[in-house]
Amino acid sequence: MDGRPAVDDAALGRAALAVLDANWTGVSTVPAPGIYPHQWSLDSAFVAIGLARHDTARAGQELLSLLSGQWRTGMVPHIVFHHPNGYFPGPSMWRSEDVPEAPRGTPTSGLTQPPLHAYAAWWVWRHAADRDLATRFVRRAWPSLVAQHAYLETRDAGGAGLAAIVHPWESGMDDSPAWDAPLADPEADRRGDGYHDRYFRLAVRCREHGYAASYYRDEHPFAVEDPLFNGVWLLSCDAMARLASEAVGADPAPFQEAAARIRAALLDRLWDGAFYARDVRAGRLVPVCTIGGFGPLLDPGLPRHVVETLTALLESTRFMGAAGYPVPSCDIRAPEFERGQYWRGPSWISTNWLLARAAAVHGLDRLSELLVASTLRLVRQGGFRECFDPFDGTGHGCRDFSWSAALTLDLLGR
Ligand code: 9WN
Repeated sequence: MDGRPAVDDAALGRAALAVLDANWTGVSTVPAPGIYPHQWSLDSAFVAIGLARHDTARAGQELLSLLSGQWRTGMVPHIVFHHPNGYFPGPSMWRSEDVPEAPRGTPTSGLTQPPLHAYAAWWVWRHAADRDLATRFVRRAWPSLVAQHAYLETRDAGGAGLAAIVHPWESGMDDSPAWDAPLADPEADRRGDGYHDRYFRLAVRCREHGYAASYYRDEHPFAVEDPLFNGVWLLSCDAMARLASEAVGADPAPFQEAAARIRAALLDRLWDGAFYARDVRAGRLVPVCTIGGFGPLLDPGLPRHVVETLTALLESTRFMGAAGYPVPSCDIRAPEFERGQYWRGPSWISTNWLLARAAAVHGLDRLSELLVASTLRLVRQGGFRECFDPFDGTGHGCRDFSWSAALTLDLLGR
């Protein structure tokens, strides 16, 4: 697979760009036609990363368009609805227009997603052919990114320096088994609620309490410190520090200090031989290893022995070692593993890309190359699907999925 001729790469790159062009609305990129017809936060960050080497202006616009939905609290919503229809739960469920801090005229969801945006902005700046254009974009985005990072501090439900997610949708890994225990609810069991009933009720609770940080901190039943969400936050703090000194002319120190605080808290709160999600309400770690547990590997300052333990786990038969098409989203040996169920087994291009970056950051070039090669093999064989069977590479979920195309483009251009 490494030795494929360049002509194959060129065709794959053209196909990826064609998907992104087809999913571009003129304002932003939808994650996939039909099924996800609005702008999703995490997806837009990946799209900007993929466009960084190809189209500085559009990469910047993708992020600015998302930031147009930012709330006055600094929260960057996980969905921005540029039109009213086509997805449930839509604007009539979130009712953002009833919240004084939400923007007028642009309905949004009331939740957030992993804060990859500062890192995406830095990636655009770093790879831009037109440095002046990229610098102008970064300066425009800067106040919103600063506000987003300040908002995340208000999400510290555990009081130890990590941001807690208040809904599985905030993780970007919706159905991960890491949320099973924190979602457990005898009342819902009695009613026979499935996952999605629980998700819906939990979102309604957020709405009924005005999406207020004080409610999340003190009362909301679902508060989880997720290693991927916080690993991404740390990565973006590093990116903010770089943008501050390289592009904006601001003081990088507050962001360097924030990164150090998150690193210490990740090790103190979530590390127990591997990284686990912490159920803040139950006061314990959720004992299942998922792809999210590799999030802290994105941190260039992670202690060496932790990097070694994590990469040994990643390369073991619990993750990459036994999967022909890695990296599975859940430990293959865990009882919760299901090869075809969203985030409970399949391999995803997004998490593969993050892991390839993480390996490169730690100088693990062989591992990084392996991840890149197996990711390109997935899309060459299965197309730009949403996710893939980790054993035979069969594509699952939607076709022409934007982040699969965008990150392929980035991998081809590296
Ligand atoms: C809910 C759009 C999003 C991704 C998430 C993925 C999935 C939505 C859903 O699709 O979530 O936000 O309907 O399941 O889990 O990572 O951002 O692609």
